[in-house]
Amino acid sequence: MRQIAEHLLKEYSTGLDYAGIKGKRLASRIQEIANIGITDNFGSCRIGFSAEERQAKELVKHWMSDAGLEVKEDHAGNVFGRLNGKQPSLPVIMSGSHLDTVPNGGHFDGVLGVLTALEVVEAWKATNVQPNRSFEVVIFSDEEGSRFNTGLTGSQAMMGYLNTLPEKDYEGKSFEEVLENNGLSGDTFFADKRDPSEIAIFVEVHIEQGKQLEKHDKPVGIVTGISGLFGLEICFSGQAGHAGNTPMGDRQDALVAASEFIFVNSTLPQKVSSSAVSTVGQVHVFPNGTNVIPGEVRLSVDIRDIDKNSLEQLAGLVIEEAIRISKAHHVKVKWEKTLDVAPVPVQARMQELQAKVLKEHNISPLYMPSGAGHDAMIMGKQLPIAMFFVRSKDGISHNPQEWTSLNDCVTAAHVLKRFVEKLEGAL
Ligand code: HGY
Ligand code: MN
Ligand code: MN
Repeated sequence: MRQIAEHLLKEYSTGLDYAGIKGKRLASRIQEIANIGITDNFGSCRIGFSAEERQAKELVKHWMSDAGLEVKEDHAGNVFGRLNGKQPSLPVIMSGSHLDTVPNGGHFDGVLGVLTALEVVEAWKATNVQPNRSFEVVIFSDEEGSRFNTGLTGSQAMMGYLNTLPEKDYEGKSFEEVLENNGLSGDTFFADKRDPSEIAIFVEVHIEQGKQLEKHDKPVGIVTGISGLFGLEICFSGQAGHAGNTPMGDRQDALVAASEFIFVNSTLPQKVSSSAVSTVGQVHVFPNGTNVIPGEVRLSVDIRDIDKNSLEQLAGLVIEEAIRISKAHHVKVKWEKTLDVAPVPVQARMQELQAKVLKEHNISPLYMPSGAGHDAMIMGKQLPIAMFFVRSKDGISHNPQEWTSLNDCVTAAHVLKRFVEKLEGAL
């Protein structure tokens, strides 16, 4: 087992243990969650709706109830730990993130958001504070979407933006089967829509997964908005054939067409804006034989930008180029939208309050958009949101090398706690 807690604590400044927040508890919890679904090269693998994600949720539920929270789970597998405030009828302040990971991810993505929100509750418990408004720690299901190549599944189901999921998952298992193995059911999965009027704000602490905070030597920063995300699955289909007996001029090779598309796709974002990105992350070749001309290629395209118009423009360009290239290679092309989430801004007044709290902790505010998608972008469609980024070592993420120091994790917990405490006057 990689000694994550030991490594975290080695560099920890224990002076950051104050106001009920404890670095040792945070470090040991990061370790305990990392132990679930650890991979051969010490990464994390807790695919959405897997036994590992379920095990991690059950572990955090245990911590939640030990901390005196009322623990509930909805039919989409979202977990809520509620601390009733002095005025429990007021809309709740919600904070959290996800525990699922990409296939060989790191130990902080999502986990830090859940554990810092729980750390706030632990701190209030240790200092006998009962907040005015109720506070809910939330774990959203399947944020990464590695199971069905979608993403933000739990938060979309909770907010009523999702009514179906792809029939089959990446292993060919049906949606129903996947859920049943996870104690859930397709019939009720979309049933629990949360009334947005019950929620005052959603606050998410998340690792930056980039290099800005490190470059400016800051532990925590303010997210100004979250990029929109447009997902496509594109399928090029030609003619499978004998690799030896088919002259080069007589082929409809789906992989050659797909290869040209993959390269062209990488040149398109700069045509629309400096913040646009487009990534082919997954390629399936059929029949995938060494002596067979590929008959079909299915690939994923992940398109993002902070600006809605250029996101739409780029998506259009990607499809146009796929059509052009398919014609040039005498193959057919079809595509399917897998995700379509608009960019979401963070309200200026929330950013001002976030800045005030950072200054209180002697951190001069650094503002930045998020290129990565987060559950906060789903919540932000109808509710006020706020998001804090926490420094990532070398900007690495979605990778076993993902790392955030315990000092930065604990500073983020302090900042979140003070922000939530100050929210009373700002909501
Ligand atoms: O893909 C993303 O942006 C996030 O990590 N789910
Ligand atoms: Mn994440
Ligand atoms: Mn992620």
